[in-house]
Amino acid sequence: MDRLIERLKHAENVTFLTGSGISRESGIPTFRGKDGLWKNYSPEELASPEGFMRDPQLVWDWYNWRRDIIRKAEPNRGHLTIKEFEKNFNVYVITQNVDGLHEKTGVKNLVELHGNIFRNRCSRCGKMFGDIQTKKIPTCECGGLIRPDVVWFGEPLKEEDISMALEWSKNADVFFLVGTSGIVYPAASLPFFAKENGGFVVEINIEKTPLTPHIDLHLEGSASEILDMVLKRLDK
Ligand code: BJW
Ligand code: ZN
Repeated sequence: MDRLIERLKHAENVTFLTGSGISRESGIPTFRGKDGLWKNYSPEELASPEGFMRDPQLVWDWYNWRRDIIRKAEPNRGHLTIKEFEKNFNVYVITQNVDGLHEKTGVKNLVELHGNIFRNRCSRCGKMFGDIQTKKIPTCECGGLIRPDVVWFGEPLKEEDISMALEWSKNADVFFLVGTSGIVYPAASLPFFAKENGGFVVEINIEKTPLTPHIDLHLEGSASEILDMVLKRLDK
């Protein structure tokens, strides 16, 4: 912890890569572990083009279930503390979450790597739509099925998002990995770019992850608790 505070005292650019663990305390389930299953389907089966082709209505039902939870959710102390870091640093937030909770805090520099659950698009012609609240999966005027505008397994991330995320990772004096299992790529490769470019990489998680052996510091605990503690130590 002392090493981190020392690094932060001399830091200008601080980058956060967040995952579903940061939104857990807003009441949103994570993907893996005991939270991860929905009606006995794994996220890999639902968040994929193959899953959607197999049973589009099932996938739409899953997203409806999640949208209902997310609509009621508010940013928690973890999201808000990241926003507070802007008082002392240039803050860059790269999130894998599609819940829009970082955006709600008004953070200046934000990339939503895996899209946003409240945007939709036609799976055939690509036409964009806003939030749609129907039980039955909607269709576009071209006849194509409408799907959430999120990134599924096997799909490429948006070029401009990944290049921005790369730039922010390379520029980071301190890089925080918060509440992510670190198993989904290319997001999980970003801390390596930070480290190669001299950044100090800190992981905040309630448990160890496959990335833990490769980083500078692992702080075990909930995102909100640890981020708050770090900010308080800095203010002293
Ligand atoms: C707390 C906490 C608290 C809990 N406080 N912490 C290289 C190697 C191997 C495979 C690949 C590779 N490169 C690409 C792949 C394939 C694949 C991949 O990574 N597979 C792996 C599973 C092996 N990647 C892709 O397919 C990506 N696309 C791609 O690479 O395209 C290439 C391409 C190029 C050109 C043409 C075509 C293709 C796309 C990946 C998309 C991932 N999508 C999802 C769904 C998004 C939409 C939606 O939300 O529905 O993204 S899957 C899901 O996983 C979601 C998440 O963003 C992502 C990461 O999950 P996350 O956030 O880490 O959650 P959990 O549950 O895993 O972890 C929660 C963590 O929080 C845990 O560690 C807890 O301990 C912790 N925690 N409470 C702190 N209070
Ligand atoms: Zn269409």
